[in-house]
Amino acid sequence: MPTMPPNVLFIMTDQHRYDCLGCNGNAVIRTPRIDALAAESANFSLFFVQGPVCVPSRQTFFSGRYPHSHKNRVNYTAMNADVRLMQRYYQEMGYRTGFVGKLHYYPPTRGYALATGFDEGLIHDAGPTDDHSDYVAWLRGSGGWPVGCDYRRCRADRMNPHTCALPDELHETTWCGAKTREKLRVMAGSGRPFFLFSSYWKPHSPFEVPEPWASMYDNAEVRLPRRVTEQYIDALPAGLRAFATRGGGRHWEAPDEAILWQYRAYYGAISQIDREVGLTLDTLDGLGLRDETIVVFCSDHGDVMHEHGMVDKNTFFESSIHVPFMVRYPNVVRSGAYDQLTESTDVLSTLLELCGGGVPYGDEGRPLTGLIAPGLPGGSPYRERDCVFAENVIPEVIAGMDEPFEFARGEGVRGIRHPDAKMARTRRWKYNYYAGEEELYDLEADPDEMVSRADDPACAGIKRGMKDRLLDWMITSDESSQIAPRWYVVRDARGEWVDWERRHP
Ligand SMILES: [Ca+2]
Repeated sequence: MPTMPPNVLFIMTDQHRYDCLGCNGNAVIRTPRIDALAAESANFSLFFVQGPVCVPSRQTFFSGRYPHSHKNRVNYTAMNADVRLMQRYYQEMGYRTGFVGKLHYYPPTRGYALATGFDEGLIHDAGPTDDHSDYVAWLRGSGGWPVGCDYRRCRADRMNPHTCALPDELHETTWCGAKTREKLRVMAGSGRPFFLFSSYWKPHSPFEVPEPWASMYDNAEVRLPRRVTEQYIDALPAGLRAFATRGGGRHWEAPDEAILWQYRAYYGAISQIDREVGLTLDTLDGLGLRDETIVVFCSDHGDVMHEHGMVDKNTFFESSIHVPFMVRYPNVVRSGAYDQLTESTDVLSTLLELCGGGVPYGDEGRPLTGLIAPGLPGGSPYRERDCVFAENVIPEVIAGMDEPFEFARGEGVRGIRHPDAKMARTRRWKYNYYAGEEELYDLEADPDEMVSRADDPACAGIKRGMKDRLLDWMITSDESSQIAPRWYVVRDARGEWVDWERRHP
């Protein structure tokens, strides 16, 4: 065992579904470097995020708390300043903490990011936050791209209609990889353990991808998702129906050719990330830090990619909530395939324990330490889950990105109470609760989740059991933060009466 705590290199992609890696069974996509990483890692095949959209999911990864507990439930609203994030724990453990790429905090500034516990970082959240993007500033200063020109612009003269007009060397994925490696070299030389969050904006839509990645899958055989009808869309719960038809879209009628090219561009974007991850792992090796560094690879949520006649995420379908998750820590974490049901709430406590820290008070996950590193001193015994949970708030989607997202108490957004959507998923069953509406899917008989059994009398007992699981979860998941700080008040070092949870050293 190393004497200094291990470093952490936490790599996250955005909107990257589980089945789009070679190591996770996709025979078309080429991801040799991530596949090799997976072979050296504990690679989880049933890992689920707790919110199928950026901010709720990312804050769950980083706080160990469910979205209804950390309360960062909507994109583009102010961060809940009460929530402590992973970087803060590492900073307090004496780590040098840094980030490169997408955080999706609001306000989306580097200054705010530093206030959450990062010592340094380069931000690239994109979209409406371009003015704060270190990548965009770098691109403007590179001389290789006209100022004010859309860096997501495509070239129409190529076979792949999603071919990015930017060359590979100026692309945001390349930038994120290169800046990660720069940070890695600087942080490795500081004589302290480091925590570095390397966060790729891709393969998130829009699907523009630079050459040579745009041409990589030109002739690849890609399986088309199953077609659905308007009747199928009409029978969905109101929130899902609003999502499927937002902005007047009829995505279930998209031509095969358009769907196939989106898949090819999505695959190309992932292969481009694979190169950057490989180069970054090479840098780690070159610095002699392979054995002293925990490497995590995961994504914040998936992409339905035209399944169920929909695009993007925001749903409880597997393609939205099932993501890659792997952890490499040579000689400590046992590599191999793990098929336990696991959640992103489990990540914070697992990483802290692997680094010699404890499980934070108020953490709602279950550390995986006892599973992947049995016998590690200070590691919690593993308690296997038989159910995972997720929840969803998507007012901006229901409102068609038409601000403000008016919320009426008891009525939701524009009459849709999607804010209350919850999911419970066991190995076999998935139960989704919307206010007044339900779905129940038999994942064994119907892995594509096409036929809800919620109204099937033969499934009434199953449905009741799944509903009970949701109720138990809602009652117990945040019991520690509801109860203990209220009855356990202490004097801190400054003599002030404070909640135990908020005490100062
Ligand atoms: Ca995201």
